[in-house]
Amino acid sequence: MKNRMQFGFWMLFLIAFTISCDQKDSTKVVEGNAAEQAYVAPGEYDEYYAFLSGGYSGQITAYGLPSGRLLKEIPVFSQYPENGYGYSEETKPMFNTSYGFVPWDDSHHIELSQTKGEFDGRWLFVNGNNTPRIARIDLSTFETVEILEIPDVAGLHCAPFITENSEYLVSGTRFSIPIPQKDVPIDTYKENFKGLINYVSVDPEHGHMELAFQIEMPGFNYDLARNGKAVSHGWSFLTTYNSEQAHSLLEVNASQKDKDLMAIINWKKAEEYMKQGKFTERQTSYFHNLVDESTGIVESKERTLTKILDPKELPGMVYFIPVPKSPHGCDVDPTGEYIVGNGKLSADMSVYSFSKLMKAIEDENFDGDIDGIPVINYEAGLHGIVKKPGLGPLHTEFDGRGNAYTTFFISSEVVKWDVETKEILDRQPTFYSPGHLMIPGGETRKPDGKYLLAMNKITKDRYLPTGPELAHSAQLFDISGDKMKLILDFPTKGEPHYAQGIKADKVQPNAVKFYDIEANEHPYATLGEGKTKVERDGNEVHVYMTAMRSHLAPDNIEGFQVGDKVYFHVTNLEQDWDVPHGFAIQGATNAELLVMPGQTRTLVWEPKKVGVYAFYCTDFCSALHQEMSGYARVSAK
Ligand code: CUK
Ligand code: CUA
Repeated sequence: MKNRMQFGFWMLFLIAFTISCDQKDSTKVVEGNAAEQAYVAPGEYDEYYAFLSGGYSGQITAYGLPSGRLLKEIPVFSQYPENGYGYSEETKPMFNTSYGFVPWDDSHHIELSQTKGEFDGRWLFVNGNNTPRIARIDLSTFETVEILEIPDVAGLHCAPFITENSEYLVSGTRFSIPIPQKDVPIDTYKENFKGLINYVSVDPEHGHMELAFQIEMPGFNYDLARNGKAVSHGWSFLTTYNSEQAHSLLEVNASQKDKDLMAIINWKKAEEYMKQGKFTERQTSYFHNLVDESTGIVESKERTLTKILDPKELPGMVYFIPVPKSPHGCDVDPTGEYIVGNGKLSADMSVYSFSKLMKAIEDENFDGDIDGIPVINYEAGLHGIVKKPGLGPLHTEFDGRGNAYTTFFISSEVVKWDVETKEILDRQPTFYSPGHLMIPGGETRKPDGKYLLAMNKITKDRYLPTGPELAHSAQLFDISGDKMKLILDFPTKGEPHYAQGIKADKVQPNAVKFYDIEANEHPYATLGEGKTKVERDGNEVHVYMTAMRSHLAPDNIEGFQVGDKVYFHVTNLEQDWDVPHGFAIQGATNAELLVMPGQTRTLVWEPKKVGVYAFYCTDFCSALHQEMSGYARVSAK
């Protein structure tokens, strides 16, 4: 007992010491019943799901809030050996692109599907920055079911921002490039490089994505966007940087001007122009990869045509307004009236008023144009300025009570301010240097203003050290009171750029527990142990295998030859929750399979040497799991 007390004392001392060494305002950091607030008892469920993007991991992680418990890593843009995603024959086509097989990307922005400006819990969309793509995750299975490539853009960072009935996912190119691609000197940027803003439509019943149209834009860097809601429904807002159109983004080149621009797009007008056929078509190439629900196999199709709208020719569709220096965030408040444009290098934050923007457009209160796109007078569209709120403002979300919360990267804090009066109400340090923050529903019409999650770029001393590479950190604040209160730190996977949170009861009732074996129309499914077989077709061998506690059938297979290409089609016959079976074979050069109940998954194996090779189930599925195995005999040709 005495030892425990001593230990406790030293821990407290150490924490206090570390905090006072490295952090400001440390005494305010963890206070009162913080532990209790973040505690979810064993066996209890969390109140919220939080979906965090993985940045360079290419994936998404699902956490429970307020506990910070990691529930699942959902593989999206990167192969995932843990469950065979991107290695199995069914899932490999998910990575088909016009550049070939690309099994990695950089995922930044998460968007939950919306109905009437609120999260509906059906799908989750996320962008791949590098080889421009948008993915859809089905929230009944937590699996990636669709990936659409976006053609003729470079760096799809500004994506995939959703409209309030999930009509469209809006995205903009991060890097302007020659369109179509061609071999030109880089210093011909101004004449040859262009940007595109893309509208992907979402089928309201099935969620399927289609590239509806692209708007040709001047060669800027499109950074972030949000769509209007309520009063501003039908409009999109995208911030840009490098309006200097420099081809080297060194500060002296790309950050000279006092102001960059926000693009304001009337997408209802764009729809009208589309209906009137006022688009041009361009030959291109991009891939659309979609899971067929009855077989579970990804069908991959190449598309070759895109429809382009040109704002020079089509008035009333696109406008610009200046935004102070190097804007990063662009966020619309729950009423749809206020749009926050954060200049990373600016000391203040500009808040725009949608009604003033509309008035300025009506009055043609313009300061000239850029490439035929009118530039609205800055003051005419301004609601007001938040004065000296902090250093390096990045992203803003809202609590539904008239307050906004902004992250400050340089001064490392979250600042709460009043949207109407622009008055600063509270500031709390974060550890350290936050990028995005997230309030469940914080970008919708109805935020759930109970918690705020800050995703920090620098971790340093927050956790036990793990060498030079550290997990990033997320910090949970209670924002239900006047002052924000830090209640939890937890490590994350990859670099979460953004997250969205949703009440668990909007997702949980739709959760699929297993796949119905009767509905399995996979062409190589084996719907019963009596139907297992091995079929040879030249060098190709198909093994129709079943998995059931606690054996794989067939379990002794002879007749393989060196040089064969063997397809193990494993059907998991279980019809129960939480009984996956795995499949691995010695020397397989790809990965393994993790097959969900009722599902069929295929692993290719190409034996190179004669011998007898063991295979086995990789998931501990029953008391006889270790027995769930077999042999494959390989003979000389
Ligand atoms: S970004 Cu990372 S902190 Cu990609 Cu939305 Cu701002
Ligand atoms: Cu099936 Cu272990």
